[in-house]
Amino acid sequence: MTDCLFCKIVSGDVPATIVRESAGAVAFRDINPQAPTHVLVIPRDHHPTVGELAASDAELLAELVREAHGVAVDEGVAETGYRVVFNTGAQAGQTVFHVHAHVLGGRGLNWPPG
Ligand code: IU
Repeated sequence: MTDCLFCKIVSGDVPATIVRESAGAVAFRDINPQAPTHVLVIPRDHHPTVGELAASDAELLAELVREAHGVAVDEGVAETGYRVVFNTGAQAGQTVFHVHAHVLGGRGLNWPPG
């Protein structure tokens, strides 16, 4: 999609600090990190939400989760603990409607979330 910020990160038209790439996914550092590790994992193809992606391409969703775990390993937080979050819909705080997994770690994370 031409007006999608994350599509422009995938195409290289908008800069981002990319930390990991796979055939179907790109992982880059969040510009407003909420934890020492805060990386977003997105599909190269445009899908608006995790629900739509699950329905249309379950293997690509599995790739996102594999890559999220790979980020946690690369960042050294896989053993201590990390969180993978798909904010879905406005009330849940989704602001960018190109599905993305937040990978958060490197500090204690509260539950329930805010
Ligand atoms: P959300 O779940 O849709 O709220 O997450 C969007 C995230 O995208 C949020 O954490 C932003 O800080 C992040 N982000 C970014 O990393 N780079 C950008 O250019 C923009 C948002 I706009």
